[in-house]
Amino acid sequence: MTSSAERPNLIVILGDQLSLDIAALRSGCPNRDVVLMAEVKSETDYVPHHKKKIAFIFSAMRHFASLLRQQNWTIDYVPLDAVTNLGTLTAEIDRAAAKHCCARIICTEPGEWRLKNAFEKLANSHTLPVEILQDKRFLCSNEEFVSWWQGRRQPRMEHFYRKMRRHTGLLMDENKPVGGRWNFDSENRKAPRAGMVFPTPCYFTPDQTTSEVLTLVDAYFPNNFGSLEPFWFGVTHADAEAAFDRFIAKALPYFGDFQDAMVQRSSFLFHAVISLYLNIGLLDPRKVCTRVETAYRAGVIPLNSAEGFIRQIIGWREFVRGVYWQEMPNYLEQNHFGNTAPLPSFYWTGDTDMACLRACITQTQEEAYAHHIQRLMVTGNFAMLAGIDPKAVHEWYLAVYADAFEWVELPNTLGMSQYSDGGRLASKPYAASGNYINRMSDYCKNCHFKVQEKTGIDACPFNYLYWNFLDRNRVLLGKNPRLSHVYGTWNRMDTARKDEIRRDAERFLSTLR
Ligand code: FAD
Ligand code: DLZ
Repeated sequence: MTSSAERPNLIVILGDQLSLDIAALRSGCPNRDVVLMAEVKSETDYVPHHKKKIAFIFSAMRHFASLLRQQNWTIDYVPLDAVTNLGTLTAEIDRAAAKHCCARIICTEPGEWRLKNAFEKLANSHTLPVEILQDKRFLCSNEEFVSWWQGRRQPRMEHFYRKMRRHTGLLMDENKPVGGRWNFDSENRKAPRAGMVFPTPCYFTPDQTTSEVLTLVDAYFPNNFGSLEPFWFGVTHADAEAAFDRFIAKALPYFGDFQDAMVQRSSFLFHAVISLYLNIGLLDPRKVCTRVETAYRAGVIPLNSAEGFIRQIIGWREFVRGVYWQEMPNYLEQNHFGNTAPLPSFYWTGDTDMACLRACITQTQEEAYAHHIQRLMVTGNFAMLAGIDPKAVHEWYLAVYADAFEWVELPNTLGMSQYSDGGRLASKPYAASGNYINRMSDYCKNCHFKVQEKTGIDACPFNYLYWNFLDRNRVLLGKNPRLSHVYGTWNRMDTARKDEIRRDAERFLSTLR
């Protein structure tokens, strides 16, 4: 009988774990162990993912498998259309472990509670030892986050961010923040100028592997949301690095100033379009921050751009991950406002007269991308004002964006955009009327509705839905000091005006039902 020291280990690599230094790979040995990668229905079907998202993940998985083969790893790769495909990761792990006579199974913790739970069950029931290793690709471990979070009455991102600046030393001069301030957010709210030219992200032409994946996705997911082509995402580490280089050269200098702007003629403005690469392991969060700091110190980009970018990565990205693992699985059930309305069908078609929603949803269909303010202040804001069930909203975001994995999507959606956690993540709901959208975008210019009108059949629905939302949720929000000013304005409105708002909101919401 072969001793377990001679038998291979089974190293499991998931579709969002495509990093050469992922813990499971680092613990293995190329000439001894077998790497399992599997395209399975259980992962493609837990929400109806955008076609581009599935193609992106499959193509990146196949390219990563080739890279590992070049590095002498033995790969057991299961394509979706293999007749023997068992359909779930755990079934494929069982099969591969038996086939290769493995000594133990080694995974890196998955980024979703659902799958982590399934892996833990596997570990408890399997005849072989199963190791689930920490995902070290993040700058703050779950343990560090929990010890920071616990004991704080109101843990806020800004405090966490300062801790992370000190911890990483990024943009620090000794113990002080570079430029004398931690946060330059107030300089990130400029409206775009007419005629402004926006760079495009790096567009990549599909190679043979990607073309095969596109044919597969087209055949297997014909009714999923979104356009499969043109498909231009990068699918290798080299592609992702090239995309990031382009961002630093072309967009980052202006990133800070126009971070919150929205325009119809550009889906990307000066955004990085790298979340999809970071989230599956094609880019490393530490390295991108170091490169941005270097560009700032070399005088290539202004401080508000460098600080704004680094805050998103070491602040928001790490913070929402910490909240996710701290609060799951209960977080998924949070519904502070008790919202129950179904998601309007136009979220899947873009077929609405509201120009802002139409633009953001159509762009999402085409690109599997929308930037933060489009997600937060247009589609998210509308869903919250309209009283949509937050779980339905969450499932939509998880499905339609190429960068959507539950650890990052859920806190952003449920916490930040829907305030369904009652303020664990945000200090007040991100609710806004049409005025905000008009100030930050050019959507309102060609809209069927009139943003200046507050009530009536032609008025922008965001206007009366905003006040109706505050009115409807007064018991839950009325004592929030950050809302005292707006409730003061509502209180001063005469009764006839308030009734008009309530009537318009009811009329409009009934058309959604
Ligand atoms: P940029 O605007 O150029 O920012 C640079 C990077 O900072 C991003 O690539 C991203 O890694 C990070 N970042 C910025 N904001 C956040 C944030 N709030 N949380 C975490 N990281 C952030 N981001 C995801 O990666 N996956 C999601 O599924 C996701 N769902 C979201 C859902 C809602 C309702 C909202 C409001 C935001 C969501 N975000 C999500 C955050 C943010 O919208 C995206 O990270 C960003 O739009 C990605 O585009 P970009 O790479 O051009 O980012
Ligand atoms: C999102 C996704 C999809 C669509 N397909 C696969 C797959 O076939 N195989 C796989 O290993 N991973 C896939 N993924 C990513 C997983 O869903 C992801 O690893 C978990 O959601 C944890 O973040």
